[in-house]
Amino acid sequence: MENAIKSELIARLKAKEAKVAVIGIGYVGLPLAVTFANAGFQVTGIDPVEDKVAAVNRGESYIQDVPGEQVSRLVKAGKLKATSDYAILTGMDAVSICVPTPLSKFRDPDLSFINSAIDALKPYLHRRMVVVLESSTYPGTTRELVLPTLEEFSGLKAGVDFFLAFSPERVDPGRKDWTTLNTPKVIGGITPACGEVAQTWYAQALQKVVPVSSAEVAEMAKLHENTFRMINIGLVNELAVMCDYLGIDVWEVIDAAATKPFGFMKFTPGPGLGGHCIPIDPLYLSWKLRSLNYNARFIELASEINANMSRFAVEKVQEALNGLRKSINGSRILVLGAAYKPDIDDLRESPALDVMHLLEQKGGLVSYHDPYIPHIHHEGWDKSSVPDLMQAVAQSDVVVIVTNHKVYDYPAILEAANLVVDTRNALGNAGKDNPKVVRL
Ligand code: SAJ
Repeated sequence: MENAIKSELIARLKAKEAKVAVIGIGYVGLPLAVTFANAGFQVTGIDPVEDKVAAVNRGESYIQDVPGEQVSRLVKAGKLKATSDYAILTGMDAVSICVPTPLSKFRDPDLSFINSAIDALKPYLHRRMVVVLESSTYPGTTRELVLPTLEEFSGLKAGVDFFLAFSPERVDPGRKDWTTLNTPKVIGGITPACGEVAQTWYAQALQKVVPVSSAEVAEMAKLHENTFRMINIGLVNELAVMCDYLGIDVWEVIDAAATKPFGFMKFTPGPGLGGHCIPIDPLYLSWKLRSLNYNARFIELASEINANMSRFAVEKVQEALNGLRKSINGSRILVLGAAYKPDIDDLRESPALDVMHLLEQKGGLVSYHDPYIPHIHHEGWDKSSVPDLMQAVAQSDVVVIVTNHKVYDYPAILEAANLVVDTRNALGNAGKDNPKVVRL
C-alpha cells in the first residue's frame, strides 16, 4: 500500500515547498545549505557557534569555497538564514546533519557531535520529515545509533512516519572543479522508502545522485574512498623509505611509473598525512572492525607508516646538517608551509606540526613561514609566521619545505638558502643532484 506520508513529502520536495535545515554550517554544511537555497528551497542553517550564525544572517561567508555575494543574495531573497535555536526544526521537513566526526584523544571515534545533533533534533522530529546524516562515520552508525535514538524518543517509525538516510560528504576544500553541486552524491536509506525520499530531495538540488541500497553501503563507500587514498599514500611513503635504503631517487621512480597510461595512480611521499578526512576516516573503519574481532591490517600498517614520516623527514634534516658538520641542536631551522596540504589555510593534523615539534625536541631553533597561517597556537605553542620570508631563508642554517604552496618563489628560495630539505619535491629538477638540497 502506498505510504501517503511518503508521497506527500516527495511532492513537497519536488515542488521545493519543503523547508530545509542544515545542522552544522561549516566547510560541508554551508556549501550544502547554499546549494539547496540556490535550487529554490528555503534553507535554515543551524549551528551552536553564534559567529557563524551572525555572519550568515549578515550575508557573509566564512568558508573559502562559498562566495560572500552568494550568501548575501540568498539571505536578501529570504532563501537562507541561520540560527542557533534548534526549535526551528519543528517547522522543517528535510534536515541534513553535517557535523564533525573527529578522533578522541585515544584515537577512537568521537561521535559526540553526532550525538549532540541527534539529541537536539529528536524533540522536533515529526511525521513527514526526512533526515540525512552526512558526517563520515563507521558503517552502522545511522542504523545502530541515529535510528533508535530518533524512534525511541518520538515513537515514530523510520520508513513509515519519517525517513532516515546516510549520504557521505565529498567536499574538497579549495577545489574549484568539483563542488557540492556537481560532485556525484551517494545516498542510501535505512529502508528503501527512506532512500527514495532522500534521493528525491537531493536530486532537486544536486546534479547527480547515486542511489545505493542501504545506509551501510553509503557509509562504507565513503570509508573505502578515503581508506584507498590513505593506504596508497602509505605505500608511496614506504617507497620513499625503501628508495632511501637503496639510494634510488624516489621522485624519479614515481615519475617513471606514472608514465604507465593504465592501471596506475600517482601518489607522492611527504612528511606525513594531514587533514580532517584521510588520516581519520580509515580509523573509524578499523575501530568498527576491531569490535567485530577483525584486525584491518592494511589500515593499521599504513597509519603507522604515515605517522612515522615526520621522523623520517627530521632524519633527512639531521643528514643534511651533518653534511655541513652541523647538528640540529642549535641550528636555525625555517619550516616552509604549515598547512596540511598546499594552497589552503587548514592546520588540522598537519605533519608540519609534528616535524616542528620533533626538531625543537632535538634542540633546533625552529621558525616557520606560511602565507595562509599567520599564527600557530598548538600544544602550548604560540608561534607566528616569520614576517620577512627571504630574510629568514638567508639567515637559516636549513630551510625545510614541508608544504609546497604554489605561491612560493622556489628558485629565489633555493638561491638565498644555505641548505634546503625538500620533503615535497617542490624544487623539482633544481633540487636534484644539488649539493645545497636534500630530498626525501
Ligand atoms: N598527501 C600525500 N601524498 C599524496 C596525496 C596527499 O602525502 O599523494 C597528503 C597531503 O599532503 C595531506 C594528506 O595527504 O597532508 C591528505 O591530502 P588529500 O589530498 O587527501 O586532501 P584532503 O585531506 O583534503 O582530502 C580530501 C578528501 N575529500 C573528501 O573526503 C571529501 C579526499 O577524499 C579527496 O580525495 C582529496 O580531498 C582530494 O582529492 O583532494
